[in-house]
Amino acid sequence: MINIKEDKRLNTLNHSCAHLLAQAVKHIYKDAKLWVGPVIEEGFYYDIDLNGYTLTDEDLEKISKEMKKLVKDGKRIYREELSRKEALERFKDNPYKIDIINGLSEDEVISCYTQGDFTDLCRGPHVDSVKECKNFKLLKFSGSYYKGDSKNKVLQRIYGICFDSKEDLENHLKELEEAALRDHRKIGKELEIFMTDDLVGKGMPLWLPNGALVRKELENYIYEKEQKLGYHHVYTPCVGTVDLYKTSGHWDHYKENMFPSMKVDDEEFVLRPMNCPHHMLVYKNSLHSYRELPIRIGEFATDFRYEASGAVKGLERVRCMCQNDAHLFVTPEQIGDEFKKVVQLILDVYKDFGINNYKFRLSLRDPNDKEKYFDDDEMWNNAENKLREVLDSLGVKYFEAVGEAAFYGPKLDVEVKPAVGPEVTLSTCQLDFLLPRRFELSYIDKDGTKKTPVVLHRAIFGTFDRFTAFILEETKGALPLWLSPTQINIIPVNNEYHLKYAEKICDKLKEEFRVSLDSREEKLSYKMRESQIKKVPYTLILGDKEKDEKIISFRKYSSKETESMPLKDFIKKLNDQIKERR
Ligand code: TSB
Ligand code: ZN
Repeated sequence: MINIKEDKRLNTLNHSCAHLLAQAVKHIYKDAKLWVGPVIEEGFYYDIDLNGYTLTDEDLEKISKEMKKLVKDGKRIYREELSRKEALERFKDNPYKIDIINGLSEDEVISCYTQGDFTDLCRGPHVDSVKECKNFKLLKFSGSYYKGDSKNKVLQRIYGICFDSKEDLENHLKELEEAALRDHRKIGKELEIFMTDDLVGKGMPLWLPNGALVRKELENYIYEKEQKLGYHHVYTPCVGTVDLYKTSGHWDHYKENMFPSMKVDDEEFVLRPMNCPHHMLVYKNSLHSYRELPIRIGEFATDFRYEASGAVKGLERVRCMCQNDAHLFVTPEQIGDEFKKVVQLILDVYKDFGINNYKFRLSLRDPNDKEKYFDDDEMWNNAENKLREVLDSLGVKYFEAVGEAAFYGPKLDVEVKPAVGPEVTLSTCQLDFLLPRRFELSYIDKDGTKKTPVVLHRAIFGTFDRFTAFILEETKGALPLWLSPTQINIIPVNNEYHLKYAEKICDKLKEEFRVSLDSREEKLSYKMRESQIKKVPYTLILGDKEKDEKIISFRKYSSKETESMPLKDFIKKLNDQIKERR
């Protein structure tokens, strides 16, 4: 989908359209106070103070109509530069604009743009005439806090988008519609993967039986891989004391992402936001020789993070999540090899799931930022070069993000684009020189001296939550056979004649697969359609022919053809497919 912000022409056009929107709003709501109207990846929005009024769909239509009228009027858009005094005078009725003007530095040029009876404080640039904003669409509206702070007043935010041609706009709207159909929140509901309830809380999804099946399969899949790669899995509590997180540094550096602490007897606990401290203690539980390293401690671990209520989204961004986490304890010499294994595992998993659209982001330190990054240039340079070397040797494409590294070391993130909304990180691998020191971890080296290991934090799926959201969108809910909650749905053509045979087949298949039998008194065509809606990979249709010839007939999901074969061949076919996780 096009990124409006990055396209120079569309950026300008959308910016002008935001002004057009603001002008229309001012015509309809005389007391409206405008705050800001920036261009975003998805188009533009304007934040407007309507004095407590909440917009409705009808309002949006009214505004849209007024915008169309203004486009027809076709006023020219012109720029003026103002002195600070003139600007303060011109916008004296709008405290939001006054605040913006006061926040500008002395040497900044203050400019405004005018079209007909409307002037807005703005850096520009803009298109020449409002006529050019003809092909727009107002998309939605929402409440948004002034300056994004929940202590402030709620403003009304109206979103829209504008293109040069009607055709471009229509194509884009169609794409949006398709994306909405892929949205995992919609699919997750239809397929009964997860639910939410305000009584449990925001960002706290409940995994329903179908979702739990998918998750269990994902757990088995990655557990098997990790076992083969020498990981040791543990179970640790999802709380820790505040002291644990003071030792790790999270209490100082990560507190705003944590739930507040709670007192129990004389202990003060927090819900853990990360599992690293627990795994450091697991490592520390026994003495280690260099011969044992790398030691790989894995866990499917529940974490709690404070995410802003406006940011939580289905399974993709939650407040209670389960990481596919591991901490790898290595000698400095092993960093490259171990990092390589992690990247290979990521590539391997993505291949299995057919994930092709992703970006590797290598986050490095900003060498000039001595405050954020601990000061050991040699260590940073070595580590960063090693990561680059590995990525180059594997021939993977990546981009570098300077200043994005964590304070404790460089990292590699894999970014993917959800159906709706901005990119998110799926997999991650983070190098860490600091945490092992904070926990005074050690191993005995070849020469008998005590050394400090280096830690790699890594999560291949990221979290089961986010990965499931992503995979639901990638497959549009049509999960591969091995992941499908229901793998086979059996429909007898006529209950009276074929139900017994169907039950016999069902019992046999149930020994190996997840099967449902639809014996409701409904029309065959209706039941078959429902099997498609539920995206069941195989629908068995059993009638006279099947019963007499002792065979089965099936339709694969989204196929219009029916195939027939003996039951044992069908079982083998499916088992082969599952074994290869095709
Ligand atoms: C990898 N300590 C490391 C760990 O050892 C860690 O916690 N890294 S993390 O902060 O990047 O989180 C790991 C992964 O969790 C991310 O890559 C992302 O895929 C996933 N994740 C992070 N926040 C959320 C959230 N709010 N909802 C769902 N998944 C999330
Ligand atoms: Zn970690």
